[in-house]
Amino acid sequence: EEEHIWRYHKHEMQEYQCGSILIKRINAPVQLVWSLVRRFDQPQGYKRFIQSCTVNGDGKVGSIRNVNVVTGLPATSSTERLEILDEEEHIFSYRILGGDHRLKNYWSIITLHSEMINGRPGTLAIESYVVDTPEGNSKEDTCFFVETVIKCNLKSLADVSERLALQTSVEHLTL
Ligand code: A8S
Repeated sequence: EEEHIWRYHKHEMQEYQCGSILIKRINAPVQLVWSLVRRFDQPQGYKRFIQSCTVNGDGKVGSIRNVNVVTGLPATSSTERLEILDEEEHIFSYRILGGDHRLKNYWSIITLHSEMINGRPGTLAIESYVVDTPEGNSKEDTCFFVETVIKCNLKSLADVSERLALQTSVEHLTL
């Protein structure tokens, strides 16, 4: 765990920025979790705050997506660029270019690591981010907001993955 963080989640953080790292254990194989995380064109596959998404580009690094957020949040849309898509190491990173919200220069990275959980193949998901502290907000409030969003995302990533893993194992059952 600490080694993964040290390797992939070292951010250069400036005085006016804030950031942190969140970790989630998922009871599903890393390939299955990765199949959801890697879809830059379909974040709404597991992120519940995203209503729709359109991509300009081929879905490779450098592609730009425009996401619309569900109602009830202090935001409506966001423009984001795919920075890293490493299919071998399971590293996914995107950066926010703009949009109607307060997260300027948001940069995030999520890495997946296979791990045995209770004797079964599981996944350790580690997500970290850095963002400019918006004018008039404290670092604490900004981190709290972003961490709330990421915790929800990791929770639903786990829920969706675990449901899919269960479906697959049921299909393999011969009764
Ligand atoms: C992510 C992480 C975050 C997304 C934030 C922090 C966002 O989609 C939401 C509300 C906002 O105010 C900003 O990887 C923005 O999803 C839910 C629109 C960017």
